[in-house]
Amino acid sequence: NAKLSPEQLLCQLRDRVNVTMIQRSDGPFGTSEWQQYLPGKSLSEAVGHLGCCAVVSSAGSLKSSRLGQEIGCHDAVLRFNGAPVRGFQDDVGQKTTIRLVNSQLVTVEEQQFLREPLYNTGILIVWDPAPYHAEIREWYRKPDYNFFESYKAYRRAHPEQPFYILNPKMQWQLWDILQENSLEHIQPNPPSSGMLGIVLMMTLCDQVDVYEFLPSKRQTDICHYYQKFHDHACTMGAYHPLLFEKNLVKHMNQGTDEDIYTHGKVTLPGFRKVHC
Ligand code: NCC
Repeated sequence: NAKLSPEQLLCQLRDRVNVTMIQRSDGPFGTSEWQQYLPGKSLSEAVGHLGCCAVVSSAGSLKSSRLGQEIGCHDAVLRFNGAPVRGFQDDVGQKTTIRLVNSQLVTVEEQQFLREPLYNTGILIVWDPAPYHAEIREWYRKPDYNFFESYKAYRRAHPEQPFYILNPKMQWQLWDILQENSLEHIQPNPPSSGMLGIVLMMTLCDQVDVYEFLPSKRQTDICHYYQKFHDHACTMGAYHPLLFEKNLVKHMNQGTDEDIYTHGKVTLPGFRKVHC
């Protein structure tokens, strides 16, 4: 078994996964048109120094969890895609500091994305599956979903809301580490929004509590806490290497197995707190 110790793994993630947002200096984004759209402030300037953060997966097992109050005590809360807060506060809390959305949502569900007030709270970040270790220019020419026009439309409608594009390089830097630490061959598809968000928060926060990424005793085939739809692939993965992501996160957990069982909760250190 080639697995690294939890400490070595944290160091690998810290040193090899470069979490950045697309900037003016990134090749095709250097035009005067893009200047008007990309946020002026960096993400770390926009969020400031964060102590304790919560990452809230969209899993069905959050339903009836009553974790809302505990989640709400964190300095910052990250949510994914269309995961709502209204009507679910008791289970998922009410604060949204950052919302990470995939490019499919921004294009295929464009009208909802542009209209739903859900997206108007907090900082938005969009990511798109890029070809394996592609250069920015190559990805820009052929994104998985061409979300650039809806990104611009959203920015025109909400110029004051920070909205970033995740630099796609990090997804494959992270995937390489997933593959190196798994005994099986993993399909070369990018990690899920959940896994990308966990690593993102580890760069911004001193501590990251992740809820229902590793399922608790409430584990269910119901995909999302906010929908009735059943699919086993939501928790274990089909396109995304979810099972491998979850094994990796379990390996790095600094909390207890009891916390996973009762709260679906994993505690990870921020990279600032990792000494290599
Ligand atoms: O379902 P999704 O993910 O939005 O969930 C966000 C993250 O929560 C974790 N999760 C979710 C459900 C579950 N039962 N267990 C979990 O652990 C995962 O880490 C997941 O990433 C995505 O990753 O972006 C994804 O997006 C959806 C969909 O595009 C969006 O919800 C927008 O409608 C994808 N579903 C489909 O394409 C049908 C999903 O595969 C991945």
